[in-house]
Amino acid sequence: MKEILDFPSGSPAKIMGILNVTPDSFSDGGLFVKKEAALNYVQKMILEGADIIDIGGESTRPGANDVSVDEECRRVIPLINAIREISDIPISIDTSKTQVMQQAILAGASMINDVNALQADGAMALAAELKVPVCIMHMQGKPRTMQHTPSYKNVVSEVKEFLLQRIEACIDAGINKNNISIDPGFGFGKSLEHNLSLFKHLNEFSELGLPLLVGVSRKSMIGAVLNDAPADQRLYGSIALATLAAWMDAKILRVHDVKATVDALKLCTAVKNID
Ligand code: 7PM
Repeated sequence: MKEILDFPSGSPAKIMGILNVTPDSFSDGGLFVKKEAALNYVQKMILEGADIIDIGGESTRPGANDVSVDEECRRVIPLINAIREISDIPISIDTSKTQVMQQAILAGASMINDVNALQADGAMALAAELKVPVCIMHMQGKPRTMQHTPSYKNVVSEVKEFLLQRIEACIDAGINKNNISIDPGFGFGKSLEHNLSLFKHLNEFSELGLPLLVGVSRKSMIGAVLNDAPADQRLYGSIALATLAAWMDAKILRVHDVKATVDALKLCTAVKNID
């Protein structure tokens, strides 16, 4: 089987297509997930060239409130089962909750994407036991309040140091180094200047020796630079940053707009691989 975190030299970055299953997407407002619509959307992302589908049922947006384990499972587990019936595409579960990770992997997800870097009780041990690939992300603070007063002396070195410590903790907990990917966490407890500085220095994260995942698609840092463009006007900005990230050796691009990103990435890879 092809491994999710396997990147032979010269191979393009992988595209992780985002499937948000929260009250404002593929849901009637909380209780009922519109499974058919969500499945069609997944099918579309697969046809457009997604390599991984990232399913999240916990809104991690700035200011978001907590969701219970039961509610989060109700949102994502039936969908994981349904995707498994139509495709063997790798599925990552975007969650910070140990029980959701466990249920999702049991249902057929094959990767854990945790914006909280496996810091919940039992999360690291579970990932070690299940032997699945993980993405550990940096966040300053907690989702509800993280954008209030982000503060760093040096954002690049502090984010790097945090990731280094979490990598060591993962390895100590028995997670295979080949199963770890890292993410600086754009927008998670960072001002516009912090986000831009992290992006400019993305190359430096290669020093950690693990595949880098970048998630900037439609994020507010793009809106801010584009004179407060709303989320539905951030496509071109998202493509620009996805291309720059791939140029700077990011290995996984977490995106909403799969087709546009795949095309941009093809050009990026063609230029990268020429002598
Ligand atoms: C609403 C607002 C819903 C913002 C979701 C979000 C990342 C992630 C997210 C990321 C990794 C979004 C965020 N962002 N996982 N999950 N890296 N690894 O903009 O940057 O998609 S949720």
